[in-house]
Amino acid sequence: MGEFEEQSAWGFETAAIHAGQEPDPTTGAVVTPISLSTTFAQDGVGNHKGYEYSRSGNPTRTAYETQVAALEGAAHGLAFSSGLAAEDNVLRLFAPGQRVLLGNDAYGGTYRLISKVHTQLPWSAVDLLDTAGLAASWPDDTALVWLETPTNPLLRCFDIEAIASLAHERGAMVVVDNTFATPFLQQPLALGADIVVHSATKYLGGHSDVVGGFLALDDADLADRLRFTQNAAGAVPAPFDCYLALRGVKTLAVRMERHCANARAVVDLLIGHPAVERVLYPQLPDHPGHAAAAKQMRDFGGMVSFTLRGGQAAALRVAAATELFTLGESLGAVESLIEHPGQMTHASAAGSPLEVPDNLLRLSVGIETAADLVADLQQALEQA
Ligand code: P1T
Repeated sequence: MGEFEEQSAWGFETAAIHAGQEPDPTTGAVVTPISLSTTFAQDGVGNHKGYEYSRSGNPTRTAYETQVAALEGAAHGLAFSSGLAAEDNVLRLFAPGQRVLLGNDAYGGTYRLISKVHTQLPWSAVDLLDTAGLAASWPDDTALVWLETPTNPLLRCFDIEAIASLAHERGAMVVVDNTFATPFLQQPLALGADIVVHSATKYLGGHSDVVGGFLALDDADLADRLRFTQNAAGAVPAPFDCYLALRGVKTLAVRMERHCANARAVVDLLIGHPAVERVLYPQLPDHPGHAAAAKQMRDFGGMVSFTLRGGQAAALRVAAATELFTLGESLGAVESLIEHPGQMTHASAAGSPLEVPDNLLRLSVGIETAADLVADLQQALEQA
């Protein structure tokens, strides 16, 4: 067991509000202070209170790292300046020639980081829905399986337990990007994943006002190696960013409940709408990976994607016609967003095995009044 043994006895909501967040011992302040100091006084060389220099460690960051690690049921948590910075730190663990198997639907920036930045690592796009096919075609040089579940933007869901057991049998590590589910809906480490990755910019922060990344894991040696790179490469979040993320996470559970409920209201409208070709939402019985989602998730999330019968032109018209759903990249915050993945978040995957359909729209369903969101989509779909 890791250092959060005590917190693991708490329920999720309690841990979100109390893990790492004891009242300040000197002042009694209930809210975690934003520690702006870049350096920390030492009584003698090497004799300090646990902090030396703010890149290596910062009290506000410690509180936030402790909080999110507790929610993921992890022994170790590491915060970064962006989701991609967190991912970059993981990829630096591997030696040239070690292969990455990437699920064939993922955030365009993750694909770009693996294929265009870490060019020393060979990679293949694989269909993680077909674990038998994966076992049969497994490349011998595989060192890492990287998956999102639900994926961005097609919301496919993969059986983390089955994939982790196959990967471990073949000597590979498993990284799960838990950005879309959040630890409230799904805890990948308990299902066998080695490392959980987050874009904290999304549901963890929850208010579209901070860019951040996070890694959660149990293995102490691996955590030491990642902490080394976190400090040595230096992609750490500012104390104010840590404060914003920590503040956001306190309300994660109640926000996620409303995101899921509102997503269901939106799905009910889209299903059967004459302009809509297909609705992608993990709760739907015919959705790719529905069974895995039903098994490993508490609920099905706040992201909904759909394709339009009228092709790309119809998709672009609908994206331009919503009023409450703001047209913009990103996701996971209180306000609803709509975007066209093909030309926006996944433009870097064009021409690759991760290319997305051009008649696809992605919704990040916020926590506004459900009826208002449904009415907005209804009027926008008249333009399809
Ligand atoms: O943007 P950043 O905090 O660096 O996180 C990258 C990232 C990682 N993983 C997933 C699943 C993501 O969705 C993202 C970022 N995604 C968007 C900006 C988007 O609109 O899809």
